[in-house]
Amino acid sequence: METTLILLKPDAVQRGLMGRIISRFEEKGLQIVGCKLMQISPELAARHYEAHKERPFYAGLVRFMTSSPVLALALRGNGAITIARNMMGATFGSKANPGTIRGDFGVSNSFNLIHGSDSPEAAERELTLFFGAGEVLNWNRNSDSWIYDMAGGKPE
Ligand code: 3AN
Repeated sequence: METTLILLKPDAVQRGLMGRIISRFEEKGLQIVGCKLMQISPELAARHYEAHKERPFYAGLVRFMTSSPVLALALRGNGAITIARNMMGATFGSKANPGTIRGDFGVSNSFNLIHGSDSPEAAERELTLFFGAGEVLNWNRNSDSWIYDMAGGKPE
């Protein structure tokens, strides 16, 4: 099972969209294994976005991400990283397809509601940035036996 880091960005929190976005992930079958409302420091934003340091939008992105609280989620599932990215849609709401989170809830070319790790390596790095020891829980979800076909001994 993969675990991915999702951030509901300041615009999602301020616009009261946290519940609706979380519901989409729950309804899909991804398991919430970590959840934390937090004010990101400039230092944490810089570490999270270090790959974009030289980009023209970097300063504005750090300002946006530190302007108001975010909700950090750790989501788990078979192929969770790709599933979550597909559910998020293209980077900005103006281009994202209807049916995706960004496509349904936003129009901006700057505020884009949500972040999701884009690879297993990024997920591992980002989860340790946002969650400390013991904050990501391994818990048995009773519905897993109906969400996945376990007949072969592994989730299908
Ligand atoms: P995604 O979040 O879809 O993986 P990336 O990896 O292209 O998008 O960009 C990383 C983050 O940088 C995005 N989440 C977005 O918030 C921000 N970003 C990318 N391009 C721009 C831009 N032109 N203006 C403002 N922010 C941007």
